[in-house]
Amino acid sequence: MTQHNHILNSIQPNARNLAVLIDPDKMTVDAVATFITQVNQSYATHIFVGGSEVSEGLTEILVLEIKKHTDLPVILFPGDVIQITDKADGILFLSLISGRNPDYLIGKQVEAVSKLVKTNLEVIPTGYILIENGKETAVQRVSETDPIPRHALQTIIDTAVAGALLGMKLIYLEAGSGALHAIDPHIISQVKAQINIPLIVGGGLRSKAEIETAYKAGADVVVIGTAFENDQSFFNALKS
Ligand code: 1GP
Repeated sequence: MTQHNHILNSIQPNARNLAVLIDPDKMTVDAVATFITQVNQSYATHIFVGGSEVSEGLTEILVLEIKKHTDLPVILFPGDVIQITDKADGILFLSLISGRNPDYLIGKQVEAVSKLVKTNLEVIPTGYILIENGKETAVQRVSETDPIPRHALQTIIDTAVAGALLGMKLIYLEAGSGALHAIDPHIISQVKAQINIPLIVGGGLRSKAEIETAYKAGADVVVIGTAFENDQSFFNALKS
């Protein structure tokens, strides 16, 4: 298994790293070229591909099409083992450390190994922390785990620190796709103050102001999916 560290090193600390999330379940191959043209004109630094419920084979087709149109690193953000494809550059090797479902803590990861060893993907161990956002999200439903309540700040911090101490290379604070409430800036800044690995923040961010607030609070990477799916003109607000 390859550990290149190219992608990990491409995350510039204290910079505006922007990951555009493409869910293969919500994007057709025909729509990719136009969408990626917009991505290329924005300050996006990374493309994440993945979703909670994606049919087998779809991810690879989409990744191949995306890579025809951009040089940005394409990183798998898989909801399941079947989304692994060696056509991407890297993979967030997620462990859902906010939950207590062994399948999503270690089971799926063990299942993934026979696929990963045959790829050249950069494997990035990522502590994935789901935080309650005001409504049930797909991650919660599929993983059958409870998110950490928003007010349980110390539990959120301790979970992130535990992930870092376990050797994870990234911490991802997730409110869930289409979240009602994005991650509170206070949570971002408190977690950021306690870890010395890059912090990814996503879920429910819909405006330039909300994105800026997340960066200012300490997010090293902000992930946007739904806002671009709903309105591609949003890319105009994020020109490079
Ligand atoms: C979801 O964090 C990502 O996993 C992005 O969320 O779709 O709400 O932007 P949105």
